[in-house]
Amino acid sequence: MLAILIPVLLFLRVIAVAADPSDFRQETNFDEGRTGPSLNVSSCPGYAVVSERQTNQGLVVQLSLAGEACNAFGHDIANLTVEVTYETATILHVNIYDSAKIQFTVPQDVVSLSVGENDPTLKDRSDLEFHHDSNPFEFWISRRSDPDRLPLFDTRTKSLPPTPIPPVIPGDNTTALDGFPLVFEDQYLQLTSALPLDANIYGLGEVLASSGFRRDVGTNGGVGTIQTMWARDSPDPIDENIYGSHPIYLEHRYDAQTRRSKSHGVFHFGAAGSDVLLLTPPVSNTSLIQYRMVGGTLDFYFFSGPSPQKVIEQYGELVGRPTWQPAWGFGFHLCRWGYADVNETRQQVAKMREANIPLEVMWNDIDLYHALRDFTTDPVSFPADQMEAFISDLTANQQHYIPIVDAAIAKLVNASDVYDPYTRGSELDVWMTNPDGSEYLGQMWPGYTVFPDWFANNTRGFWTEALRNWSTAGVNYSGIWLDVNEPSSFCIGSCGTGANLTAATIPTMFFPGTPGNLVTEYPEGYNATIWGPSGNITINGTLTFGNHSFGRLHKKRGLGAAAEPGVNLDSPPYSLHNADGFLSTHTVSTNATHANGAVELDTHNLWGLMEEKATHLSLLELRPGKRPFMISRSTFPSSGRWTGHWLGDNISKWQYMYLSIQGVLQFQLFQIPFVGADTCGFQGNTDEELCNRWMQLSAFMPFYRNHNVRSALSQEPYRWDSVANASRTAISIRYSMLPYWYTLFANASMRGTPPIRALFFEFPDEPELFTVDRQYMIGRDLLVTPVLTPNVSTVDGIFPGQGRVKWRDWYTHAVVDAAISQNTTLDAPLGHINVHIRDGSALLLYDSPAYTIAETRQSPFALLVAQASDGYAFGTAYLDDGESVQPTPNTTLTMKARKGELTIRPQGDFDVQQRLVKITVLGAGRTRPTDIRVNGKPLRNSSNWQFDSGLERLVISGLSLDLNAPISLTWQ
Ligand code: MIG
Repeated sequence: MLAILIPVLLFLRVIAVAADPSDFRQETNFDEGRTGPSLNVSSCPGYAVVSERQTNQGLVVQLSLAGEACNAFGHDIANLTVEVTYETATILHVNIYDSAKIQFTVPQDVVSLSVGENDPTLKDRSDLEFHHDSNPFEFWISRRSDPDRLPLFDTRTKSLPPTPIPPVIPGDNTTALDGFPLVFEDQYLQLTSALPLDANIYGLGEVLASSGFRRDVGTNGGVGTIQTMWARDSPDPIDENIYGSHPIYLEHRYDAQTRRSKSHGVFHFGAAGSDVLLLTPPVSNTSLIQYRMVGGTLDFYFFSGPSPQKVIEQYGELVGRPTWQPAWGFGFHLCRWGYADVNETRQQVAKMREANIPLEVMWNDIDLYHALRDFTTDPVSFPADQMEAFISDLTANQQHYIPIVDAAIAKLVNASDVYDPYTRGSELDVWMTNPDGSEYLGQMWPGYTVFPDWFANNTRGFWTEALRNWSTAGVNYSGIWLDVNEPSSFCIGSCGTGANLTAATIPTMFFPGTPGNLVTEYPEGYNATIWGPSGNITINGTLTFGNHSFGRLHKKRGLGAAAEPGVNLDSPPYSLHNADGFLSTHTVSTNATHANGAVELDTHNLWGLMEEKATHLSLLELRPGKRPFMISRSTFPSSGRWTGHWLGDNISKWQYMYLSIQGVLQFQLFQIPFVGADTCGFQGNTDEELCNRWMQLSAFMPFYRNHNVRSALSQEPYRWDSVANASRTAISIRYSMLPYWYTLFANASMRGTPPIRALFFEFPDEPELFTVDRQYMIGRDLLVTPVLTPNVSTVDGIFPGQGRVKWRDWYTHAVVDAAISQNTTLDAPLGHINVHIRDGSALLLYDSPAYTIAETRQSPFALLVAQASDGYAFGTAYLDDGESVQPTPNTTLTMKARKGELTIRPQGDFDVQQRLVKITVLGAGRTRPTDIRVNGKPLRNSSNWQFDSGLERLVISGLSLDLNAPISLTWQ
């Protein structure tokens, strides 16, 4: 399998790179091939305890360097403080920082972590315990409830055999880093903890991991994972750093003796560029996690779980839970790069309507812009008055519009140029600067650009004003799409001052679809002889350009310079495994500065988050009382408080459809649960079969958008009959499930509970599930088993529960005859996605899903109950108006069943107007009931109910029950 995959992946990389705008960045000879010092960090002295004192909430320990400074990749800091705080019963905080507090830390107003409970009794009763040795200072964390006090996190690794770490790239200067003492320098920090051999580790991102959702910790002397945290605009390479940085992991520990498991979580709170390694020393009985940072502090939080879900909730409690989504956000979204004008955009809306495929939100990419500048509309192709008319038509049909906002702001090219956002921003002094205080110049699609400095006082006001002006100048959007906010820039570092501005416009010839950059790829297994050049089994779609092959591929990797006096802002001495090499490649230079004096080297990973926060607050101001809707590319811990996310520039390949599942699962852990992939694939051409399967898979993901690169074959769901059919089916199920989705997201916003779940989140004691990432669960109750390979009509999937759970088919209600702890083969013809209902569940549904979410919300309700063998079923449904910011009137229905009985109890102050018209009970027994009562009254009209003894299914229809009052149903 791997042998087949590798060439495919390499090939994908070629396309990815060819489409990558950084290919035409300025050429420099930066550091190519330079090898750094071969320092052995194991010779670093570590730290010893100087003093310690108990505090109300924990402990404060003073450390000093235990020997001669090693100055491995910077300068050892002599005095450290360790602050141990029992924040809550389940969250333990260990903050190791330079006592002089010179190192950069994330400001409170960028990420405000929830403060602890300040409860002195926690020291003696919290779930987690802190222990330490004094010389050298080493610490470990254990569970109070564990009689053996097995460490969950354990930095006593100094004595472990050194592990040669193989260079990832020849010439890499990190190969000699083979020791494990605590290192705390201005530009290099290192902390290592022991893990169980072959530990179950999840999280650390953002990444498309070849290992799958479960990360690779390596074996016998091997490094399994190097996760680099350095926000990077790169079109979805595998196993490299990409858009976001999330230094949080979950470890799931299974005890084979007791057959029980427990999870805990570890969060490093810091924005510095870092490498996190998962490795296993040779001849040893532990694996390791090693953090290496080029700045900041060692600020760690530990979460006690003990279930996977609890770990995620505890992380949400700390960094902030996800923003409330408006109900319409769950509708189907359609986008592409390359809708040339307002008419073509309008046409999509019309074609979707003609094909009767629900379209909730129409999007435009940068085609919308005038001269590729933010906050504009092209006067010829997207004239403001026509845009205004177009959007008001959408609004009249209860549909929505979302435009893109790029991170960089165009600079005026000459004295007669008019571009308000730049002029106004300059007036308000909101741009990032060079070290000498002059305006920092980068380059993006519109040419030379500046970048908003989110640390400057006026930036938020400036941003709100720009968004307001745009919305009143024809673009009356319902939400905002934040792109390229790593932030992306085409120069390597600064484009310099005094550049020839007029020469800087980025020729659109670099866009995909232009000669030299044609879109010619197809999904794996695509057969042009059978399917024709368009890739369509049934109809149209034209290849705009002829065939072409390209030769460009590699990326240069610049390596860091040797340690030198003073802080090196351009190339920290430790060379991060940033896949672009030099840190300023394709982004703003690390030496650019912010209003508060912070340098980009320290704050780079925060850029996207700060833009998200600002945009969210702007939208709240512009539409008071309405939940902001946003999708953004570069994220950081706490981004979920402000925005949703899409998985970036994936490829129209089956491999990337599979990878979208681990991507969505990761972001559940990261507390940014509203996430989805570019459905049918972004780069390259899709084909009918892939698009068919993908439209169905994404219908069961939180954010559901079809998005396509410029000039690739059109892939709107109406383009092929089979895809249109598959989409209508899946969207109708999705919309009928809206109350369930909505409840899951309410629980995410209120409690941090992840809506999408890996199978082991729900069944933590079943080790056969720990690696499963080709299936997933929506909430507690639904299992999705998508087809992820071409040319098949069956799919294999595991049914959790080890035989104790009955799984019923969504469509037929038949109980699956499932193999225990092994795969079962299911029918999966094209156009059919397998969805199964767990027993013991009660799902509130819309009885008649409609074209839009607003219309669907007018539908009466239906209830689907799947009783367990003992008759038990349980579910809740959260209801409110679907758009108001919290607090807003809301009602939660609690559904409960036992043998022969079902009750529904409402609680809350929201007036539920739609009635309950249908109740389906699965597992209702084998004998036909003779006495059915609703709220105590016998159901006289026997045509209103049906019973199927084979399916044990009782269906009662023709009801009209008020959900504002308790309801009971009995049958016998
Ligand atoms: O530099 O706006 O990920 O979704 O279509 C490329 C054009 C810029 C990258 C986004 C993609 C979008 C594209 N953008």
